[in-house]
Amino acid sequence: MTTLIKGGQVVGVDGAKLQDVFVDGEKIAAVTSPGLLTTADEVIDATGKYVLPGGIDAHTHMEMPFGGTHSHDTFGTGTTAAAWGGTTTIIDFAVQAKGTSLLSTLDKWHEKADGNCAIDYGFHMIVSDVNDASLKEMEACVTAGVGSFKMFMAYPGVFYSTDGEILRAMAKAREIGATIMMHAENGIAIDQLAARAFEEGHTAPVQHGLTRPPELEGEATSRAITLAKVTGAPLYIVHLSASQALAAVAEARDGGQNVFAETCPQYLYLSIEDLAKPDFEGAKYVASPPLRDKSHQPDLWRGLRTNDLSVVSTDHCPFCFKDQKELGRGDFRAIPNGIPGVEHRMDLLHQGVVAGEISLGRWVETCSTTPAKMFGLYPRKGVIAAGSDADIVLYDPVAKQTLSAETHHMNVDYSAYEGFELTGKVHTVLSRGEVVVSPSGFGGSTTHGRFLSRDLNQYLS
Ligand code: DUC
Ligand code: ZN
Ligand code: ZN
Ligand code: ZN
Repeated sequence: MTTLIKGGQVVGVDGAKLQDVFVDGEKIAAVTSPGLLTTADEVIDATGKYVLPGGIDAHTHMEMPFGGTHSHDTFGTGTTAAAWGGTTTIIDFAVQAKGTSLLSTLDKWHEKADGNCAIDYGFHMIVSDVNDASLKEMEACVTAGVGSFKMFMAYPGVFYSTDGEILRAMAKAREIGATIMMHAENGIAIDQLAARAFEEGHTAPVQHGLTRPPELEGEATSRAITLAKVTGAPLYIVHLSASQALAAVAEARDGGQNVFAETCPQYLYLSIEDLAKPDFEGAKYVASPPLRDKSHQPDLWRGLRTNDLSVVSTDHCPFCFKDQKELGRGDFRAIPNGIPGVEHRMDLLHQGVVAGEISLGRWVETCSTTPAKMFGLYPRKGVIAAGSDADIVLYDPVAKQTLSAETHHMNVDYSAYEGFELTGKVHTVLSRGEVVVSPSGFGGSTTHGRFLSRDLNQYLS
């Protein structure tokens, strides 16, 4: 089966160019000057559209256990919603529970995902139990295509690791070429602040933000960077939300350290004002790190321009307002942490292009090309080039849409972006040569997606 995508503007890290794309089976066979090729089994007219490499969301949580419940998207519903939004690869987090092994955890995540995804997927591993066995198993994870390990400086008693444990895991990562991903918030201090607020009778969702001040993200980020420097391990700061943390990352990068960071659309567009909405409505916006004061947002956009923030991922972690966020009514500490977003990352970052915050090239780079390189998928993913997987998005840059829970495809009963009016919309999506989304709807299947065994970080110097 061959497909010719003609008349569109192919977008890469250097911007847009009028080019045609010829797909043979699952791969891109050629990228040519316009009009050079004329026939194929199927011809798709991309006139007026951008032709993008499929989005790569390097941070999602499908069916993730959290505080006695689990995130509401299955791998099936979540990857289908991702496809609707122009994302053709996710990297989800397998979560080691204390007292269990990394490899059994990986098996568990394969059981959930294999045969149940609409698009291709990989895994990171969350290490929450640092011991000799876990450290040894990190090597086997790398061999199994999982070369990135998330750790937590937050959530004492649950996922939290001490500085000593982090140091041990980083030393191992350095030895095997793996990247440590860090949730950088000072959880010990945060738990004190949260306990005091609760004891004083402050129970509303906004307390989640007030008791996790940005200084404690800045402090933890600096500490993680220092531990990485001491061990020589590559470090990737996940879901960076605060100016203080960004300053620490920028300084480390200026000093030549292998430190990278991602931010998420919620930190670019939402704020603590959303968390402060009355009648428990703020619970919809509880995630960690919390939504910040709007004054952080210009810094984050600048970070995206300067590449101190090199990736945009969603941290998609959907909990329903009605039966899940509800668990924390009367105690903000029990609100499940997470915001749904896997469907709208490409659209929301396109608004940054429309507003002149980032270039077209940076849009594609932060949402596809860099995550591919950062997590060992390039050039199989992340670029429109001969030999790459035919993961291709036709994007209509002038179509209008309004985001709403009524029309989204994520399996969650609210939208954090309800009523947002956007310019630009996904038109057609191909995953490995198959049209999975088109103007006539979803044409894919949740058995199509394949596990991606990943190489190591391709940026390490
Ligand atoms: N961190 C994440 O990355 N996702 C959900 C919750 C959290 O704290
Ligand atoms: Zn986290
Ligand atoms: Zn996350
Ligand atoms: Zn439910």
